[in-house]
Amino acid sequence: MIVHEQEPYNAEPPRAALAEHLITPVDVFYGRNHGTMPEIDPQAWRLRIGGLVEHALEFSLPELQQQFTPVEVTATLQCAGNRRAGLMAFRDIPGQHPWGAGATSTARWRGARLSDVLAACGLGRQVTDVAFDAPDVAPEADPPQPFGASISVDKATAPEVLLAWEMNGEPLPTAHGAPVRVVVPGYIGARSVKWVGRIAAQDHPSENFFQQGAYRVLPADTDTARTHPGDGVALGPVALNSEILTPDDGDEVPAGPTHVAGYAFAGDDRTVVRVDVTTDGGATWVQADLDAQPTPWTWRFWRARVYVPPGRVEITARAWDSTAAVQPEHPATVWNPKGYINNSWPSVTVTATPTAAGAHGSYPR
Ligand SMILES: Nc1nc2c(c(=O)[nH]1)N[C@H]1C(S)=C(S)[C@@H](COP(=O)(O)O)O[C@H]1N2
Ligand SMILES: [Mo]
Repeated sequence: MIVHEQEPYNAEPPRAALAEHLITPVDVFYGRNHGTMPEIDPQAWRLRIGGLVEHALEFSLPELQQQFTPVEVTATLQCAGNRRAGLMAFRDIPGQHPWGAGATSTARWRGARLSDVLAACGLGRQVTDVAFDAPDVAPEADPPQPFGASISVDKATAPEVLLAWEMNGEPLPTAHGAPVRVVVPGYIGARSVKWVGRIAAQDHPSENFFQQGAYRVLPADTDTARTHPGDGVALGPVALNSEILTPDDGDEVPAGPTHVAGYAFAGDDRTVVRVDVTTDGGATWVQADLDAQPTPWTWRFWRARVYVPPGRVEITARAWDSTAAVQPEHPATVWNPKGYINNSWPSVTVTATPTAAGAHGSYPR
């Protein structure tokens, strides 16, 4: 793992490890933490649900597991800071980790549908948002406070949103939120609250720092010394994005035909419909083959065979989604003070070494 910070633990897998599996093994699944991981006694843990509900309810883990039909959803989590390094290369972002291509991973999550649990409590008619609170205290929050988030009631009652206690067929590990985490497929990772202890039905979004003061996109010219809670655009559904996983940046490859592969992902109700790759700065593009998507909530792996001339070559990709949106070309378009949602065209630079075939003057396409 590439460790950005040991405490709190923040780490991402290298490109090669991510490329190996459509469903990411737990030991290479990225980890994103804002505070020290809490140690929760599963026996003592309770999930409390309250706010604008007919009956406030409380569940132990066995109660949650017995009273609701468990479902499995394969879903990609993607941190809003994924690919921030690309923004920082354009203009620095002090105080934030330079995440590469790997602040995203995919798992099979199993648990109760949040909608079933909310229905058991009886949602009030005024409810617009559902808020989640965890016990881990984040020193970076202003003021320091436990992690929290909220999502709209429409998303909270959608069938894909889970209170998960299993990941890839095993009990959820502590690092990923044991005993129970929220999984909000198609939304930025920050809404999938780990170690969830309390859920509140509300007529307003969460007041938590990570809903009101972070995970919001501010315009590039914002005076960050003068921002207020609620400024900027709150992040929810994941924007269309992609990365190149093979070859890795800096790899040496034989000149000639080269296999390029990566992931592409579009959140919520959008799907990736096309990926293109260029090795000549965008003059010509090769359309990639798209792998099947196990569920609408996962990334798509793609692969292409491109021609790489000898020398240093930049390989660039771009993805398209089902609304015909294409990724923006340059980080300058999307740069923002906190460095969220870098969905500009990904590229890697490789050195292509001449081969015997090429020594005779031409490289096979
Ligand atoms: N309680 C709690 N939940 C949290 C976080 C956190 O710091 N504390 N980080 C969030 C962020 S920003 C992301 S991207 C995902 C990361 O989940 P993972 O560590 O299982 O990959 O968890 C989210 N849930
Ligand atoms: Mo995140």
